[in-house]
Amino acid sequence: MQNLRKIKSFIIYLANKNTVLSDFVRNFHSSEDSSSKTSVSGIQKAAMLIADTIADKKKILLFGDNDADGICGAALGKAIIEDMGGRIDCALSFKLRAEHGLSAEDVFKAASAGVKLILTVDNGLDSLRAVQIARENGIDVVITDHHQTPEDLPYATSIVTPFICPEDFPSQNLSGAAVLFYVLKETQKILKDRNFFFKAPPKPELSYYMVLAAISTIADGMPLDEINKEIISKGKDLVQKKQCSEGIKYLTAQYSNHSKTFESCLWQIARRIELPALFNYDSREMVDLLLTEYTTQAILLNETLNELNIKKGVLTQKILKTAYTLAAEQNDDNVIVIELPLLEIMIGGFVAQKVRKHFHKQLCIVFCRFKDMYIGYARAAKGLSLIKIFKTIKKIEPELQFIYGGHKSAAGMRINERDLKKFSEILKNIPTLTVVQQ
Ligand SMILES: [Mn+2]
Repeated sequence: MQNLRKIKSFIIYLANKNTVLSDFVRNFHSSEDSSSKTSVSGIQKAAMLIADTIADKKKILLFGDNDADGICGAALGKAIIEDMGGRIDCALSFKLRAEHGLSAEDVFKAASAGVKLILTVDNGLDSLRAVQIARENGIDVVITDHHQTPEDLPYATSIVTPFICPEDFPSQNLSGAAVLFYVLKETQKILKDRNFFFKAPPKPELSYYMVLAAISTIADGMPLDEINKEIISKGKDLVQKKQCSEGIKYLTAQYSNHSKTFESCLWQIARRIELPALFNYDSREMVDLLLTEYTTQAILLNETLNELNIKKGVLTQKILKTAYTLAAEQNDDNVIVIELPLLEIMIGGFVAQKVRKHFHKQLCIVFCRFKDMYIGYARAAKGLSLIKIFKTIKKIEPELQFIYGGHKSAAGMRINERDLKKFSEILKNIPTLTVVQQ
C-alpha cells in the first residue's frame, strides 16, 4: 500500500513536469476506489477535522489567496489557530502559476514539511489537481471558500462555502475571510466542549480579529447586507477602542487621514496589502503586517508598500494606454478581448474593468501569455454571470481546454495557447449574451 502510494505520487510528480502525462494520470485516478474521494460539506465536519489536528499537535498549512480577502483570511486564521495552540504554517498563492490558488507545487512543499492538513481560505474550489495530489500523499484538505461553485468539485476531505452549505451561514454574501471565521468559531466550540482549554478559551476573544473580516468584506466588494454591516461596524468599534494589533492601528491611522469614511480607509488598506502579489512577490509579509505587535515593523513594511504603489502608478498608466488603443479597434463588438504582453505587474482584472467601462461594454477579457498558456482576467457588467458564460462555451465547444473560476462579474481563467482564438470567436458571438444572463 505504501509502495503504491509512492508510485502514484511519483506519477503525479512527473505529470506535473510533463503535460503529456496528464491524461494518463486522469485515467489512473478514475480506476481508484471512489469512496476515498468523497467530500463531505458542512462546517461541522471541517471544524471537527481542524480541532482533531490541533489537539493531535499535527501541522496545519493555512493557504490563502493573494488578494486582500485571502491575506486577511490567512492572518485571521493563523492568529486564531495559534491562540488555540495549533501548529500552523501559512502560505499565499502566486499570480503567475499554471493553476489559480493552491497548486501542485504548494502541496509538494507542504508534504515535505510534514503538513497533515491543508486548510484553504478564499480559494481551493478550483484546485482539482493540487487537492488530489494532497490526498494521495495522505494530507487532509479542508476547503473554505466563497467563490461560485464549479461543475467539478475537488476531492477534498471537506468543503465549506455559503453556496454549498447555506444552512451553516447567516449570509451568502460573506467574504472568504468571514467564511473561515465561522469555521474556526465552530472549531473553538468543539475544543472547548472537549475541555481542551482546561479552564477558559484562549485570549483574545475571537471577535478581536473581526476587523480583518471587515477589511476583507470591503476589499471584495461584498454586498452590505445586515450581517456584513455588522461585521464592519464591529471592526470599526474595535479600531476606535484600539482593540487590534499594532499593525492595524498603524494602517488605520495612516489611511484614515485620506479617507472620509471608515469603509474607504479599509478599502485603501486592502489595495495596499495586495501590492506585493501584483508584482508576483510572496505576500506572507502582509500577514505579518496585519498581525504585528511592533509599530516599527508596520512602519517599515508600509514604506515598502509606498514604493510599490508609486511603481504601480507608473506601470498602470503605460499599460492602460496600450489596452485602450487595442480595445478601440474592437469598438463595434459586444465583447472586448485583448492580449497584452506578460505584464510586469499583474493588473489584468483592473485593466479589464477599466476598458469595459470606458468603452461601455458588458464584458471584457484581458489575456496575458504565460509559458504555453494564457491567463485571462474577465470582468462583466452587473447582471451577467461570467461563470455561466464560460460553462456555456464549454457546452458549445467541449474540445476547448480551459479552466476557470471566480465570481459572477469578476473571474479568472487559464487556456491553452492553441484554443485562445476559437474561444475568443465563440465569446464574441454569444448572441447579445442574453442566453447567459442570470
Ligand atoms: Mn475573496
